Amino acid sequence: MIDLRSDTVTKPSAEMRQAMAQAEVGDDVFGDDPTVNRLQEQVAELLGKPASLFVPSGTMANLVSILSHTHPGDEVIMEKESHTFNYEVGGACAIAGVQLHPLIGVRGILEVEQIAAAIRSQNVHHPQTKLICLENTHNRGSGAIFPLDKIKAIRELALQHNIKTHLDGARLFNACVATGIPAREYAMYFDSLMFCFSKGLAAPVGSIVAGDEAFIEKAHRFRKMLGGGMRQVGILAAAAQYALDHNIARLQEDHQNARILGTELALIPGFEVDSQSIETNIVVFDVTKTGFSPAKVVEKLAAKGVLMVPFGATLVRAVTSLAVTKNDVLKAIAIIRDLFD
Ligand code: TLP
Repeated sequence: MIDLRSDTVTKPSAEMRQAMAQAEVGDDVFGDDPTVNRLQEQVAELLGKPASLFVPSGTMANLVSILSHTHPGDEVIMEKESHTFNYEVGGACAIAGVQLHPLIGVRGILEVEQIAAAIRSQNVHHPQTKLICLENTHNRGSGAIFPLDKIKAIRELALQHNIKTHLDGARLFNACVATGIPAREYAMYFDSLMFCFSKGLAAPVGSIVAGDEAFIEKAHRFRKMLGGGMRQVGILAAAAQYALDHNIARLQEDHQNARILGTELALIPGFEVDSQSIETNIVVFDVTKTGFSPAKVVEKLAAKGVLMVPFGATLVRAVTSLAVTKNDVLKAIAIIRDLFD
C-alpha cells in the first residue's frame, strides 16, 4: 500500500522506538516525568516562549488554548476552511462555549482588512471578539504557508484591539523548512501556538502548546479537565524529542515528493491541480472532470494499492510523509495514469 491519506500514518522507526524504550519516566500528573519536563523546556526555548505543555493531540492543543483565552459567549475569528472550524467536532462551541466567526480566505490565508471588518464594536448586543486563530500551514488550503508579513499585520491589529492570537501550527515545521523562517519568529506574533509531533515529524502521538506562564497554567488545568493528564508519558515525549532532533530537516523531501505528485497529476486528464501552489506536503485536487465522485476515485485507487482521502464534494487530498518514498510517489503516479489516462 502507498499510503498518502495523511502524514499522521507514519510509524515510529526502530531508532525512535529505541529512544522510547530507554526513556526515563515518572508520573507527569505529579510533574515528575523528567523526559516530559525536558521536552517542554526545550520546546519553550525553541519557540521563544516562557513555557509549554505536552498534550495528547492537536485537537486538545487547540481546545485548551481556546479555553484559556476566552470565556463562554466570546467570539473567536478563524478561517472558514480551518481545521478547528471543520474537524474538531465543534469542541470550541460545545466545551469552551465560544461563538466562532469564520471568514473566507484564499487557500486558508486571511487578509488583515477582513479581520479588521469582523472585529465586533463595543455594543451591548454584540459578543466580544477575544481571539484570532490562524493555521500555518493550512491543511484544506493544500498546505499553504501563511505569509509572515500578513501575520505581522494581523498581530498589530490584534494588539490594537486587545485581542489574543493563537496559531494552529500542527505543521509549523513544514512552513519553517519551506521558508527558512525559524519557528520562534512565527511564534513571536502569537500569544499561544501549538504544533504536532504526530504529523510530518513522524512520532506516534502528541502535540505541544506554548505561551506565557499564566496561559500555560490555565492550559494545564484544562488539559486535566479534558482527561488529558497522563502518567509515565515520557515514553511518548521521548518519541517527540527524537522527532525534533531527527525529522525536521527531512520534511524538505516530503515537499519535493508533493511537488512531483502535483506536477504529474496535473498532466492526467480529469485531474485538476494547481501544481504551482504546492508549497509543502499536501496536494489537494479536483476530480470533477474524471466523471467520478471523490469517494469513487479514492475507492478505485485503493483497489490498486494507493490510499488517499476524499476532501469535500469535488476534492481529493494526498499527503506526503516519511511513510512514502519518492519511488512510492512515482509508482502511485503510474497507477493513477493506468486507471484514468
Ligand atoms: N489533521 C488530520 C485530520 O484531522 C484531518 C489530517 O489528517 O490532516 N490542526 C491541523 C491543521 C490538523 O491538520 C490536524 C489534524 C489537527 C489540528 C488535529 O490534530 P490531531 O489529529 O492530533 O487531533
